[in-house]
Amino acid sequence: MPTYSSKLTTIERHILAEQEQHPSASGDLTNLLYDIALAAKIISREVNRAGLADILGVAGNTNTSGDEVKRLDEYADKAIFRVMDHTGRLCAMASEEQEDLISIPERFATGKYVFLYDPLDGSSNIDANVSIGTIFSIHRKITYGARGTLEDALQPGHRQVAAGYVLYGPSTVMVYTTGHGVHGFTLDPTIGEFLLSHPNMKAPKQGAIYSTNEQGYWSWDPKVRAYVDWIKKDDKATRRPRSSRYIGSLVSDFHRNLLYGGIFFYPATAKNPDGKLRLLYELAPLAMIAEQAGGRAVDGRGNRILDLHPTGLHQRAPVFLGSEDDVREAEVFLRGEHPAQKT
Ligand code: P6P
Repeated sequence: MPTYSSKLTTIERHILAEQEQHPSASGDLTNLLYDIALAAKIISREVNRAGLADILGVAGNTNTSGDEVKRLDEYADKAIFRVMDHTGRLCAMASEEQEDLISIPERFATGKYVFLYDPLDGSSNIDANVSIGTIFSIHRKITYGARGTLEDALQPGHRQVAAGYVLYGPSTVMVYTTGHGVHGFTLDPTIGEFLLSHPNMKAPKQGAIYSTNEQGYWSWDPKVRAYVDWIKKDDKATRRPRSSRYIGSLVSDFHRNLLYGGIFFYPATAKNPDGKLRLLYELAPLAMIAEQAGGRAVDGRGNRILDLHPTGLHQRAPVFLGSEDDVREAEVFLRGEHPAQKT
């Protein structure tokens, strides 16, 4: 009888196996993660067809690709809502695309989880066929009553029950954590299954990549400038060589750094005094992933991202996240304590 070495694990089987480690689990979170995988397949199909929309013609789409991008954002937002709104697993949702908290329609039962998401981050890159992503964060309901409230959504990241992202690139990859490690799955579109491709992902302790938009350089805090000036100097006697890699699509930059090692940062700038990226549905989920993979995520103001208590659904925060040694190295500069800052 031949022995097969590679275990073929679908995301459904993996999530179920995780649930089995928690006998008291009701299965709601398991099913919620299935729902996300379904929404990811639906969005992946549409994103992969996007470039053909103008050629093939899409009902109602006769404008420039700018509208095509907006259409995709709205499509992804609606796809997630339609997969999630009637399952009875959620008490409320919040989306980057919607100003206010999204209630579960009265005709549907509600559940004990809050689902926060950026349906299609980086979508302005779609015209250039650059990878883009969905980011999600799941909290447990903390208020009484069936329907979720803003208080249920505005929880610090360390209370997340699960978090993850989907990267629509050369292949579609879904990465998630429920607090027991980080696991990545690659979609085989021919069978419509996410197959385990990155079990128990660990961020390299340090990397050779730094990712930031250096256009903001002159409006950064001088301590951030000192950090970048220092890592850019080619002096192998005193520092590790670094390369700049910046796609401008958060999930792409984050995923590459998670695999290869490195640091992503979006500091406060004159244009974005609190940074550009959103705390609730971008930074908190990626910070949970980073920490679960052995990395680190801070706001550059002395706080872990996961300890920040949000006061608004679309609140922004500065961020330094990725390999632990790289983030800690940046923090030394942000505290003004590096010898290079003494001259
Ligand atoms: P900038 C995309 O618009 C996005 O929200 C993230 O995906 C990305 O990391 C960031 O903005 C890029 O911002 O200012 O460099 O264009």
